[in-house]
Amino acid sequence: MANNLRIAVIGTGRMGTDHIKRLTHRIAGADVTGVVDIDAERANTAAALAGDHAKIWDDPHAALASGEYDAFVLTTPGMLHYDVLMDALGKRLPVFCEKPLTADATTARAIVETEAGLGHRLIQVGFMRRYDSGYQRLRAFFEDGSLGTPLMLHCRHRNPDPPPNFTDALMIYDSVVHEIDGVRYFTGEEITEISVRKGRATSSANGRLSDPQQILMRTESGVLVDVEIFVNALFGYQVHTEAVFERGIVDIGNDEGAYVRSAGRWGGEVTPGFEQRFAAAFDTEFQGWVNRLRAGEAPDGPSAWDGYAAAVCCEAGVKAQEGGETIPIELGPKPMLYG
Ligand code: ISE
Repeated sequence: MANNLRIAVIGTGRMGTDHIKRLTHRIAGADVTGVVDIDAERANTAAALAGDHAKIWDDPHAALASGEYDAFVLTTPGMLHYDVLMDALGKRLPVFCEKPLTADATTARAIVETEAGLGHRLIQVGFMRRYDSGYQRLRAFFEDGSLGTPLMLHCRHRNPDPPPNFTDALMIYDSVVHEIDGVRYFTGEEITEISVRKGRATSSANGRLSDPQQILMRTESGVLVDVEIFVNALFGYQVHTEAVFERGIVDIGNDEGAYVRSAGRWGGEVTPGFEQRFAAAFDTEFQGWVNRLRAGEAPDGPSAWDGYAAAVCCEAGVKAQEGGETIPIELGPKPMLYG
């Protein structure tokens, strides 16, 4: 395709806005020519960010049916994804779907079955950490075996504060979903069980959340994973992973940037949020997606199967959160389309 990809962004909240800016200013070969939101004020602001040549819609299905777009970016809350994805699949339209794929494992499975029935991939799921240079460097050790067999992963995921109305369940569905995908990405294995430990809660969570929590997982070959999820960590944003191999330890996600000595102090700046921490990863992810679609190729990033596998783990994680026991994870058969 010689022309720029005409993209409509469905959902113009925090993530949608960030992607509109990215697609408009940093990604080559794409134009945001449509924005969809039921909130007219937000849609207008978003259209202005796209350079004011974006048509405004209040109904995603009308935008999908219009024939005016080559591809869609779906950034509404997860519980609104299913209907839009099903409609797009029915119309054979490509969608970049921010995580989560859908709100639960049953609907995620239905998406997988429907796409598999079409025989080619149309959906890419926004697990942007796979495009982070640290993530890619760590994965290389899993692939080349230079440090021997992987044994354990220790993950820390800290946010300054959570979105309004955040819940214990969202700590898994919205936050730990990234570690769940990360474990699958690093090890190339499925996760077989999950459990959750709650302990003393920070007073910053105001009694609304049991924060922080410890999520424990095991993969098919027995790699043990522990995740600290702490969404009221206050100090800033941090995603850190330490992998333990037979012959070495690999550490990623440490503080980066300028190390400054001034006014009797030394140090640097902590990234304030995921937009800054993963800015380069988001850009790489989107440029790759746009390039593939412009070349007439199917997306090759995280698939609907990856979104489904994460959904099953998240559902099990929430069950574990509620009941305190270890929940086994069973994904069922994998359609050929996903390798
Ligand atoms: C948010 O939705 C994200 O995807 C961020 O990467 C994650 O750090 C945060 O916890 C989520 O709420």
